[in-house]
Amino acid sequence: MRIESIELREVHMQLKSPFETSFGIVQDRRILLVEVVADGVSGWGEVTTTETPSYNSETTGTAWHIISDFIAPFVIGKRLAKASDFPALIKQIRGHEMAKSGVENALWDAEAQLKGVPLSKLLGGTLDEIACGVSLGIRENPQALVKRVEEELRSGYQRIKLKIKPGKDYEFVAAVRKEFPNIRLSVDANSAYTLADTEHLKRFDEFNLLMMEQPLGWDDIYSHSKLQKQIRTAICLDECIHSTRDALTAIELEACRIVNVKLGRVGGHTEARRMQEACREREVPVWCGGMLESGVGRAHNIAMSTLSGFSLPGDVSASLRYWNEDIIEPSVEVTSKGTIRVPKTPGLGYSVMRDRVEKLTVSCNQWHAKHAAD
Ligand code: OSB
Ligand code: MG
Repeated sequence: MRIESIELREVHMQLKSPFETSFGIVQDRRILLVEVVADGVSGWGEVTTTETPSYNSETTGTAWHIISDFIAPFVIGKRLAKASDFPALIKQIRGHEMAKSGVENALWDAEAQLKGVPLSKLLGGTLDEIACGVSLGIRENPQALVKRVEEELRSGYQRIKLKIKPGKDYEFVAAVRKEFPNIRLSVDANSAYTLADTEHLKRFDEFNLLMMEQPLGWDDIYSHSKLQKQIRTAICLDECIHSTRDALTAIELEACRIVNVKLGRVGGHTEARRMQEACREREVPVWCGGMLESGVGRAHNIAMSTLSGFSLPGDVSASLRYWNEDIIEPSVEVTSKGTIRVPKTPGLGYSVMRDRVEKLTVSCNQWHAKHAAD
């Protein structure tokens, strides 16, 4: 595959309603889309950064800088046997996994189309249908949260995850658990607590949660290993895990019993695939996390979730939960059993609505390879 052109664009999309986590509230999304043309075929990727450096250290702005000033100028015109060779090509660039992932994943889409296979199959996925859960933002009061949970369960979702933060945690989870004693329920703190909160976090054991996601420091595997020894609830790490090596460190230290895999956070499909395999070999369940993606990122998440290590429902849900109108056709839909049927057409299996993307674009950068034989 020769990388003939790269187009990077920033699109602005408004979520149907504000999404609150322990680190802030977002409604106006700034999303970067990457379109790569390789051997005449166009592939799409999404950069899953947040707008502020409060989930991890990247932002939509830093990803724009890293792709525009380092990744795109370096890889334009280069030849690759396959998309999985991309990480080695750019190994001189440290960190910035989300920026890298946007470009690498576009190449995976292109490669799948060139080979005439669905991306899920190129990755080695086996499922025809993936299990879906939802992530619910922090609400005003427990009653409002219970009402939301009820609606999502009625739609068929197989697992409910509640965002929590100090002061909006125990009572909220208690109200949901009381109303729905048997559902698969988890919580996500996005690094809002410290080891000094251990006694408080122990109280969540009574709720029989599937997991507690990232309670402690975003870069602190060690403290999670201390906490996991003191609570019964399984810890799942999200923010801490950027690579298979991080996942193995966490497993070895018994810092978690479950791993959240996000394509952007781990740097793309190549590393995500390696990570789910390493976890599967050690019988550590993984699931696909979400970053409030547009349809492009969502389609990549669906393809990744077909790999056999993904044994728990992911945060991959219907387009309509986020957007009045998505940028892909058809939009992502969830069955009444809380599953998504995996597309069977080559590449991502959804087509990007170019007119709509154009309307949402606020800035655009392009790179073109110089000569056919570069
Ligand atoms: O921690 O999983 C997270 C959204 C933004 C940043 C971090 C997280 C989330 C979510 C949303 O939980 C998941 C989704 O896309 O629905
Ligand atoms: Mg999380």
